[in-house]
Amino acid sequence: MKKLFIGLSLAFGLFACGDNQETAENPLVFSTSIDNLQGWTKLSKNIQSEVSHSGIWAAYTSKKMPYSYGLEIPFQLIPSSNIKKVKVSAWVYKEGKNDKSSIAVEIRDKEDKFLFNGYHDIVKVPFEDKKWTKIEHVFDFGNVNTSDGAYTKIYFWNSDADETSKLYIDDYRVEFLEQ
Ligand SMILES: [Ca+2]
Repeated sequence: MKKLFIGLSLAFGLFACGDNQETAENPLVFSTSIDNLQGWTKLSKNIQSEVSHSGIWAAYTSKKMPYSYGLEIPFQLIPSSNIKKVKVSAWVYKEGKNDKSSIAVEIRDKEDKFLFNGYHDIVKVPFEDKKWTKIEHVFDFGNVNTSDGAYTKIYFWNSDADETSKLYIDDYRVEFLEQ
């Protein structure tokens, strides 16, 4: 099975945190492979440095900032015309009640009409408060037509109305699959 991988850490664009091994070995080196920036969008600017799983920065969602950083990419930029699924993984950390956090995957056509609207409720996977936990979910697109200008948005969404609820997200990885 051929796998296609598009992944990078979240904060490259704003803070130039590195995406390579050299950065991890030498904290004085800040580098990024600019090629890989394509596609990551600021669905919101929820980045903070108080809690992180890797490096300094992690994203977060809350009542006031319900949408996380995400990947937004047209299918024509994904080097396969046969994408069937997407596997999304990340390390997450929660504070507060936090019973309405999810991974969201949208596919829309060139006129922004929904072709696919998938949610995965991440609190179905029990994880402890204030402890980093890796989550993963595969979304199956079924027979969605991803040609003719369709694009996808993949992000975390916190719809919890509780002011105390926060979900931190780090080391976010998106992998497109052909089967
Ligand atoms: Ca990080």
